[in-house]
Amino acid sequence: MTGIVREEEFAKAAEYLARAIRLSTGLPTRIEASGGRMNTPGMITLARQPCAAPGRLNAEGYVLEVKPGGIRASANHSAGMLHAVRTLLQLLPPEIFSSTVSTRGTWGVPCGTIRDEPRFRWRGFMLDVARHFFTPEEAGKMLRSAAMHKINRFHLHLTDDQGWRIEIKAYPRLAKVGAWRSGIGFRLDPRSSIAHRGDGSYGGCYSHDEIRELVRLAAEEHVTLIPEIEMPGHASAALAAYPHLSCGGKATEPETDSGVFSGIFCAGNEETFHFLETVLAEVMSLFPGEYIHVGGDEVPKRNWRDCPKCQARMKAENLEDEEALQAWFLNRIERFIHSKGRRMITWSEGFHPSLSKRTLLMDWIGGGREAALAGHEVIMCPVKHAYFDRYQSKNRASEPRSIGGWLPIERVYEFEVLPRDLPNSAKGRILGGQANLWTEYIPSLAQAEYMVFPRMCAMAEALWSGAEARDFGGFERRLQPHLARLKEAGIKYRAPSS
Ligand code: TNX
Repeated sequence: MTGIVREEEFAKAAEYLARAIRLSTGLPTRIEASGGRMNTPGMITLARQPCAAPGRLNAEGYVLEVKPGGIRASANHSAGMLHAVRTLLQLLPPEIFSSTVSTRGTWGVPCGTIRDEPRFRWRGFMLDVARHFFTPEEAGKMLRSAAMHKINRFHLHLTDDQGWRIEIKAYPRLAKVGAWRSGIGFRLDPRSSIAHRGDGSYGGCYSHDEIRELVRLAAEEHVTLIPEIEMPGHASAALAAYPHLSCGGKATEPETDSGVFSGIFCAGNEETFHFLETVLAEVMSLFPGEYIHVGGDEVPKRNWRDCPKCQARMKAENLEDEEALQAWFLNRIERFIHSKGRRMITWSEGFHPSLSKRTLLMDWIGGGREAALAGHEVIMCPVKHAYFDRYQSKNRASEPRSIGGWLPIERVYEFEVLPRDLPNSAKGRILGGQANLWTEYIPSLAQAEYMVFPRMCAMAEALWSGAEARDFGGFERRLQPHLARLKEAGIKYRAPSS
């Protein structure tokens, strides 16, 4: 293995591969432009798949051929080429994933040909950075670990009742007040996290530069970032910073425990919409991706019922009840987001038939089938298969305290993304699925990695391969050597046992 020959469009994939090789093997790895020579003995060649090739691959597909004379990867898009590179790394000894030079002498790859492409184009992972704060470096490490498993969407849950985590220049109190709660909360030991200030308050917030760095990292990994700004509910941290945006306008503080809280934006106050549109515009100026998630889940309507401004709004807009007011609210936000050329995503409860067909549904407690039938695109993340905050063992005493439930790796692996009995005509609107990590009881990256790995490996396969290609026994066997890769990558996974 002396070097990489690549066509121009695969410069990024070549750089990615060379960096991994240099870092762990210490071998100087040169990159050459192809100049038309695409079969150089002893080299790793990254080539375009001939356009006329039979059985053209999708944009994320690739062919990897390993022969005694050399290695050749072909794809018709840089996303596919990066997957080829990731697979090649997986075929090398596990030390290739280390970020320090290994003492290993030889670096062999078994011969063979792999032709591969994903079944679903949305293979996501959500990290809740609101309940507990993860530094930009920690979030970046999680993104890279997910991308290693060919996860291509990274959803950042940036705001919630317990904290606001993105600097908004137009509203500085979000970072100053909304990002900090009185203590770690959730009845956790303060020593379980490092995100404290001298006065014992807990929190943190990403600056614009830190977000830009995450955006750069995501681009390098060919991963789309999805920012989520929660509305109209899960807004207690925002309202602590700007109380006049709540019904009643009373001063409050970010929450310090789990639950569904009454802190929701006032739907009768025009300033709410000025605020949210300004925030969203700033978020869109930082995140280049197509999708903007606005939450929409778990909105207790009591405050709206008691609020003269919300009631006046309902009357003026001829809205029958508070549910209709929520639909009106999200319709208005949707128009703003779509006018900027982006697409809105909501959770199950935020979904309403009056929303535009450009809006996507993220199904955690239902609605995916109906939305797909009605013409919306859908991402599936049912609690039963995709909630990585659940216990991994029935023997809770042996596990770190979790939110509850039980999600063994087998159940993640069995995840069948397509809702049952969905007519063929609507299947294409199910874009894929994702795993969600809510972090109420997860105050550190080490614990987050423990909850995510190796369940993420099972999720990655469930989203990539068709049901007929999956077999849990085979997965378990392949997982053993894969754990060595996780270890080399410095990921603190949970050793599968009971
Ligand atoms: C429900 S999933 C929530 C979150 C919680 C999670 C805990 C969703 C849209 N909302 O606010 O953190 O359950 O599992």
